[in-house]
Amino acid sequence: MTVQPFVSPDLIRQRFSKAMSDMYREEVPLYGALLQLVEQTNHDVLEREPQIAAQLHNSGEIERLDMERHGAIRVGTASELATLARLFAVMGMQPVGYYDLTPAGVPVHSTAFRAVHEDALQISPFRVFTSLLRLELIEDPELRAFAESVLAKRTIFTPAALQLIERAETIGGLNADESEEFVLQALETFRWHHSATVSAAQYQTLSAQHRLIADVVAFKGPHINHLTPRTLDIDIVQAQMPAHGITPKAVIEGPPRRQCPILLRQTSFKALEEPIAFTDQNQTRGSHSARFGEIEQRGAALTPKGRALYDRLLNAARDELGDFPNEGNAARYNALMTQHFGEFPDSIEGMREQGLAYFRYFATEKGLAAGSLAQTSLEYLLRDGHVKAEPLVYEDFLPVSAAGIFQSNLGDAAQTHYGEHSNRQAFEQALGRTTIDELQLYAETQQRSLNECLAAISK
Ligand code: OOG
Ligand code: NI
Repeated sequence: MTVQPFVSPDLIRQRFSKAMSDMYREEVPLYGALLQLVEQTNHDVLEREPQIAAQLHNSGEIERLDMERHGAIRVGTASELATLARLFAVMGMQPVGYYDLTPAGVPVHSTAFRAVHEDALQISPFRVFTSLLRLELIEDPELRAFAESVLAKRTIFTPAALQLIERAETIGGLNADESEEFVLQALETFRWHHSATVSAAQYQTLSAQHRLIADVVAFKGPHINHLTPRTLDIDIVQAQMPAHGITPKAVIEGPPRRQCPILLRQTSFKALEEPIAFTDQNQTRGSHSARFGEIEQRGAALTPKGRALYDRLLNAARDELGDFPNEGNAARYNALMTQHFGEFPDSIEGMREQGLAYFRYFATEKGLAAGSLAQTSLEYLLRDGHVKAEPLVYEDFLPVSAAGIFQSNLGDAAQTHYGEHSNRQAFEQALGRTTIDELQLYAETQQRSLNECLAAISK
């Protein structure tokens, strides 16, 4: 009997990401339209801006651009979250970052499951923004008990998925047949269900408390609620969406448009009303909206200093606006953002000199030809063109932006104010492990690239 070798978790993730995209495209036709629009825009940008094309070639990002997408799900219990962490681990995805969305009126806290090493990200940068509902924020004890009892009855994983997770943990991986089966079984957790697990009246009660609570509690599983492609120019896509029958939210979340993109800019279009059968109905008479569309543009990962500057400028612009950004104040919000962000250096050199962003370092042809440069300082190597710095791409999310995306898809009912705040410890206890500090990951990647680059030119 021949023993099949293990398939790398990175390849399992790559296949899973593709399978998820195929499923979503079939279920939500607008997602297909969005993918086409993004693809066309990226193609145009690469043709029009050779500098961007060169930069993406240099960093290797060009190869992952078309594969790049993130999704989001919301779960209801600690045990669901903990098992999800184990499921994602089979695909080489770890929980990175902690996002508390309660200050923005959304009763969840979240993490992003993703690959953590630059080589693994290169094979598949697939990420899943994963939120845990904070049932303790439901004030009505009866309703909270009801929600808990409904959640206690469901199992969001197939028996085969659970078996394969256990097998991977016990023997250290999955072979080709098992991996294929794992992808199919894991996908079931994220599928949309046309029937609810509660009656129409119970759904109304949950929804009246918060639409998000109904979305998590009333269904068999944590349906994937969006899948987001990465564009090279979000303003163009935003402007063209209406012509493709898609209505975007009023403002783009994140930093304003810049020469040197930083962090993450995002926009979305509203969730669709979809027919649902409640338990007291034998046909699909009700409806629920959860699934929406989103696009993102990624820029440089910022250091703690850069992030502090970003947060300060964002808060200053929002304070001056005096309200959540909306259709009525969108133009003023954009103007305020541009004005305040004038303070943030908008060049690679400026951001590097002030220590605002993380970089990857590459030996240039000139540097390689010169050789024996190990003793020269980095500043001289950069100045003389022996080494080139490219911003490290931001792989994570932004809490204020995420809250804006949630809000725009949930409607006004979501503008609740919660007294209780951040509870990372409780989240990690539910997760069954700590979350990884994203800043540490960027610092490590930067250091590895610097080491490799210096080794290459010291030969
Ligand atoms: C997640 C919303 C946040 C993002 O990209 O920041 C988000 C959700 O609605 O479950 O998608
Ligand atoms: Ni998203």
